[in-house]
Amino acid sequence: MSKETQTPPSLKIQPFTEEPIRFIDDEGRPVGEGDPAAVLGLEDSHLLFLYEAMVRTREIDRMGWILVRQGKAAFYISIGGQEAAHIGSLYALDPEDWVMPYYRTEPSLHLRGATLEEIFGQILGTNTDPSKGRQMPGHFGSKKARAFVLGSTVALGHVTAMGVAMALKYRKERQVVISYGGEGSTSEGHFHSALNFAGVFQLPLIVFIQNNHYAISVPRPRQTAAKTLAIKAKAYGLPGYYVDGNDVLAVYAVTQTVVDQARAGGGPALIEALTYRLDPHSSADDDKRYRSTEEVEAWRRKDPLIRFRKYLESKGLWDETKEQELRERIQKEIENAVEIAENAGLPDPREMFLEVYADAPPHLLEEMQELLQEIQESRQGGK
Ligand SMILES: Cc1ncc(C[n+]2csc(CCOP(=O)(O)OP(=O)(O)O)c2C)c(N)n1
Ligand SMILES: [Mg+2]
Repeated sequence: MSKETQTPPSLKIQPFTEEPIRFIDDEGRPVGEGDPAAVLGLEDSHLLFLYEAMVRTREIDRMGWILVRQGKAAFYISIGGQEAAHIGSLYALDPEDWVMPYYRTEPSLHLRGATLEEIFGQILGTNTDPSKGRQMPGHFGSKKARAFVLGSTVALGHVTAMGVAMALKYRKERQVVISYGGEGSTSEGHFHSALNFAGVFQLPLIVFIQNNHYAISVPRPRQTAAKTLAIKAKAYGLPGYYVDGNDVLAVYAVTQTVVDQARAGGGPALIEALTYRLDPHSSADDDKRYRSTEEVEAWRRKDPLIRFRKYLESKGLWDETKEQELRERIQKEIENAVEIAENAGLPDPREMFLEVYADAPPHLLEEMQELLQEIQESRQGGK
């Protein structure tokens, strides 16, 4: 179920605030006047849809870690704690808009039609992966979701997304592009080039920064002396919004506002969503070496799922029985998807060489033949 909403005309969201924009506090209580759902024009069914999408994202993440522990996935990159930032922002897009994900966006792309078999196929590198195992886990792309396959280079996606936005403007299309990255990506030149070009040419680009406080072990104050990351938009003549990234309603409100502006020809925007990565950066990281357990525990109490659940409970829309039913249903969905992904088997080694270029160039075909021969020889040698 998708939304059919737009920014309500009465909603006025301001850029460059000193404090993050929020609609509900850490306890799920409304901040400001009136019920946030009514202010945002969201119905009960929309709120429940958002909550379910966040829970599904968290459960995908949980399974990602399990697959690494089971030795089935070679690597996993976490998302836990950042679900509201992803889901709230993706929810503001239309199906035909474009997404330049970053590695933490992968589990959320189910919201745009990517199937769980595809997502787990990517994590496991099996045949249900749309990229047929060409990328390391966490580098999911999907035509259906209009989500590009990201490159690993931090911030590179912002420039590519800017190029897509340039093409859309040139073709006078109505779509917008959203480009995700962490606060670490704001220290790269690509981030600045993308914002500068987008400002000059008034492109339909939204750069969405998830400030989760760390770039692996590097803390946020080591990225910049600026008070917020959102302020960086000012230098390029664009609005920069600072939002509580653990408040799904605030993230949605801010993103919907800038999406509508960009679609109407109002140009690009930068969003900084303040959030926290609850787990290690990846399965190859030991976060105890650079942050305290107390700090992590303090942020666990601000878990975006718990917070939104409390809000739903206060509206009489949720309770423990519903929670149990939802978790069980989603866990079954996920187990089923993992089974399908595993049973699909590993991609044929030829896949590495084909479907990269429309016509594979001769040197790649030559390499493919060499590899196939080596595989055959090693099989014969093993007999
Ligand atoms: C140009 C470049 N430098 C370093 C890396 C290694 N690397 C991968 S993720 C990452 C941290 C990025 O931090 P941030 O942008 O804050 O995103 P987060 O992982 O915290 O969500 C680094 C340094 C890389 N992939 N590309
Ligand atoms: Mg970060």
